[in-house]
Amino acid sequence: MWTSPYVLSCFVGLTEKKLPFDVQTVALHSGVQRSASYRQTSLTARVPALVDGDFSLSESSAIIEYLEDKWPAPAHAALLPRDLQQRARARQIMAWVRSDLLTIREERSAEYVFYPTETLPPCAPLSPVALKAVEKLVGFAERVVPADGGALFGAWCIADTDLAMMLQRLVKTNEPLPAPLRTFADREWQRPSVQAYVTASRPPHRAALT
Ligand SMILES: N[C@@H](CCC(=O)N[C@@H](CS)C(=O)NCC(=O)O)C(=O)O
Repeated sequence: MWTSPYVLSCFVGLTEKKLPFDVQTVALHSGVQRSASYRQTSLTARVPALVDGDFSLSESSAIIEYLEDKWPAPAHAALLPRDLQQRARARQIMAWVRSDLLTIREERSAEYVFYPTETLPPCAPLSPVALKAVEKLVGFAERVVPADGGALFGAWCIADTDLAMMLQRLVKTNEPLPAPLRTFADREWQRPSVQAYVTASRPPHRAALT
């Protein structure tokens, strides 16, 4: 359904590096990811999995690092900042959005980011636990996003896309955000590599089929 934030990250990484690649979709709702053949490709039985010749790799952050190591700047676009400490901060942001904020991910599904909201069942109000997570996200983002809503480290890196994805869960479900964060989330969303994923052809959402 092209709604995975982890696939988004890898798709954007490949696109930014201008690497030729094909996407093979995996019908997660039918459990194909648990088949023996898919497990040959993905040790974790999850998407995304990158196949590069006879090597395959899952875990989106490992895939990003692999792309960055195998096709480095300046011959290819950089996915991570060059400066050591900014690079470490970018990795911190990437790790944090993947490992924390579970209730935001649960209550503001990525499907709301990639399907028109009006085609999906309305969202319930955020639970008290999710509101706490939103407070944590906003507090964190306000400390790393510049006041003008520009890129985290001056020039784009993949952590911009990852953080914008998390903020878009709130934007698309009409949750209020401080202006610089809204500007950041919207600006990052317009990036052509991100739009290539956002505008990919999707099957009708399951909710529209019932
Ligand atoms: N930590 C993994 C998370 C990957 C993940 O959770 N993928 C989901 C789709 S968004 C998946 O494959 N779900 C199917 C399943 O777990 O059976 C990453 O960063 O790649």
